[in-house]
Amino acid sequence: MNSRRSFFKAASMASIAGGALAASAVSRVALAGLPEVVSQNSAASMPPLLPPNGRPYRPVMTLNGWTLPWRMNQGVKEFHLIAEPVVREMAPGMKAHLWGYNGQSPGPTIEVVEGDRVRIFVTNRLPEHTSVHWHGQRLPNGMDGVSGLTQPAIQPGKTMVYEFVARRPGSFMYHPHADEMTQMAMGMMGAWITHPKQAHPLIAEADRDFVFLLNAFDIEPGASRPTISTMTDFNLWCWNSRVFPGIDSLAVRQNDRVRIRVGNLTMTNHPIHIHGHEFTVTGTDGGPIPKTARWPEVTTDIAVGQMRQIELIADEEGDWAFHCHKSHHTMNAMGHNLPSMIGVDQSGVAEKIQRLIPAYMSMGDKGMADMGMMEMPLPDNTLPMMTGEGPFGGLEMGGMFSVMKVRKQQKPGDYTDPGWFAHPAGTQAWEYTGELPEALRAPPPASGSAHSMHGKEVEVQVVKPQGHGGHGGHQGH
Ligand SMILES: [Cu+2]
Repeated sequence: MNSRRSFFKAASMASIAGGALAASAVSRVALAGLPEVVSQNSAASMPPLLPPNGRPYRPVMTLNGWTLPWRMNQGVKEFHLIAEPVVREMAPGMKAHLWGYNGQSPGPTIEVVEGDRVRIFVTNRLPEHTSVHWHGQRLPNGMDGVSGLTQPAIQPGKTMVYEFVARRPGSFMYHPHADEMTQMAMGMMGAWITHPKQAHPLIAEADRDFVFLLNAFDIEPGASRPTISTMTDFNLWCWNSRVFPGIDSLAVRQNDRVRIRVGNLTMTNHPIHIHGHEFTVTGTDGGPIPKTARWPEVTTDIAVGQMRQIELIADEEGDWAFHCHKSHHTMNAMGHNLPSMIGVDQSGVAEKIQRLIPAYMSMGDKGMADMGMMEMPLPDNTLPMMTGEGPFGGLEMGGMFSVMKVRKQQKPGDYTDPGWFAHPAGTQAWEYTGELPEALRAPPPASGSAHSMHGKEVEVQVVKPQGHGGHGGHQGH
């Protein structure tokens, strides 16, 4: 709350500074100095930041994030980003030591209007040099933020200034272009939204506008620092450096036009999927998509370095799952070498037990669902692999998972969580308790059929979890 209060103070000061009374009301020292540093210590979703000055627009809601306040300085929107080590709560029960901006990873969302002149001060409080690349923007080459190519890197303790006009409306990102492998693996990134300056034929007015970035970390169970050399074996698949059940739900009023902007700064693609509705991809970081080139989807794959802007009419009430469709990305870090049976080679033991008890199976052989229920001993600062309680039991999820909650009663512009959905009578799956009919057997296929497996032994191999690497590694193998 402190940071909000200091922002409103800053905002009112800025509105004076931007007006005709500037010279008399605000000292020249204040105007010449850097914009006030606004920092956030909470991982909660902050309410959208209504623009206190400059052209008005309907602001975005950054999922488990916030928007960076600015000041107007003689017609220029001035922001101050601080690149620094941060502590990020990834979900209740786990904190990670990351690098980010202004107290959090990802950094705050930067929101401007098409045509705005923007000046961004970047102060480096990291132990190594950095830079900021403004992904997707049209700008002078020297403002592109590629250290070594378009500018010298920003050394520790130094501040550099970027300035350009936000020429294209759309959804963008920012991230370092200096020691990228380390700095992105440590969580340095943020979203950038440029709103259209007037009604745009390809950009609809959304009632709800959400933004978040896909990112991934490799943090060993019990540890709090990411392993930065990891290429594919990530074990925490995040939306805005949060994992389920730490990702806030998306509260929506029934019949709202909902826009969700998603950027991918992981090392792999993510098919993002929503239940109960169809959506359209209305834009990318390259700009709005012509209407004739749009088609309905329920999943859209977002490749590395891409942004996708999806839109839907939320006309079905309920709690609709919204997640990455790679099932290993809706799980949290799996603990190996732990005093639990997961990842322990049980084959020898199981064989011996099976001589005595033929029906014996090692844990995990009949599915992993029991893992969500088990009270497993976990090291400190480690999240369960599959977790989260819903109104009807465990969700057995982690990672890139959230819920879009569509409600009639949700007030316009109210992003607060309405709680779980109360299903109207007769609209929910129910248990059949009558007699089950005898199974019908299909006749064997005619002999000579090319696809006949009849009479053949089919060997089935049960693959158990291996005792090395994160489970996230499967996607890379
Ligand atoms: Cu994924």
